[in-house]
Amino acid sequence: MAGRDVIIKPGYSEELLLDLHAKYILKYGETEDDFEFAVTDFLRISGVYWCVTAMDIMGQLDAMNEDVIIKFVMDCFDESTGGFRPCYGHDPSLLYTLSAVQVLTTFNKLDVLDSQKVVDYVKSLYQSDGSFLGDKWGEVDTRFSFGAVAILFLLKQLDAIDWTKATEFVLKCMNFDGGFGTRPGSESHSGQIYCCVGYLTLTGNLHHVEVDNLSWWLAERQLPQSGGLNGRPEKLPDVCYSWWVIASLAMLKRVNWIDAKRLSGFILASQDSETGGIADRPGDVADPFHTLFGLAGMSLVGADSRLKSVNPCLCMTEDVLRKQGLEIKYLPF
Ligand code: GRG
Repeated sequence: MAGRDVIIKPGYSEELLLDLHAKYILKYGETEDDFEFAVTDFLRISGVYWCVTAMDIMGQLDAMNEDVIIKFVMDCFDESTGGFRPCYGHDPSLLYTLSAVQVLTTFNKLDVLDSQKVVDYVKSLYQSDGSFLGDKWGEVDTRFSFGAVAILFLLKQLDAIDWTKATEFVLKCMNFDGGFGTRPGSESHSGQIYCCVGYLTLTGNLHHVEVDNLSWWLAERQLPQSGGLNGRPEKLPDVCYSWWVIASLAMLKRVNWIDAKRLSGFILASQDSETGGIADRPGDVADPFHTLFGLAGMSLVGADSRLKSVNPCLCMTEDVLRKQGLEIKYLPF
């Protein structure tokens, strides 16, 4: 450890181990008795999205058992609310619903869904101050503003909500440093910035951000020794910020404000060269979440031509969005 950074030991694989990562993802779903699998059931449907999208980015979607996946996703649908649960026995939420819609979109299976019920679910979580709840328990967070707009965009139902107040709410979460937090007055965090920049992109409101101020804050997330990115000042680097930060910079057309070579070195050093998969940082245990966001970050910075292009707003391949006729309009800046 060096200050709030990590030291990368020499000897890591300088190649992206795609075959190994595909095997890791395929095996992940088969090891239901593992402790790790058992204690993450509250995330299961998002885990399916991470795995499916990671495989799609690697050009390996065909290796997945589509029927089993679609059945699992649809078993998570809660008829009474129109939302999706993470797995049987848990409550539905907006973010699990987004994951479900993303997986169904990727497999071109949205037709199995009663999409009006999903639209009504999203609308039921909208609050009079323009914020969105994540579920019936009442938490408010800009992640849910993003989730709401992303679901309706994928369902081609953006008109179901008047976004004026919702946009005002997101803009109230903008801070003096150009970043965004969970709620008005909350500290800027790269994950929330991704959500707010994504929300503003999808609703055609990205012109409200202070592009250079925000991009400067995002570029400062790259740490001097490891080349990895952190989520906010004084924090350790983590591979997942290779997505939240770079995707935000991509929507702001400023990816070249970070050193892509040093970032890809950090991601490569976080690979597990025995089991496959990517961890949060070098030497830690790999998991599907960091595997997806490591691969997606590598794709965004153009570090490996074998990876498919990823859409910076939705973290799905451009191939999928093109096939669905889903087009996102970015500002030229
Ligand atoms: C479609 C890609 C996609 C996402 C859906 C769920 C969601 C929308 C976005 C999540 C954005 C977010 C808040 C990401 C951050 C995740 C993370 C690693 C949080 C950890 O926070 P801390 O405070 O970590 O524990 P730090 O790194 O600040 O110490």
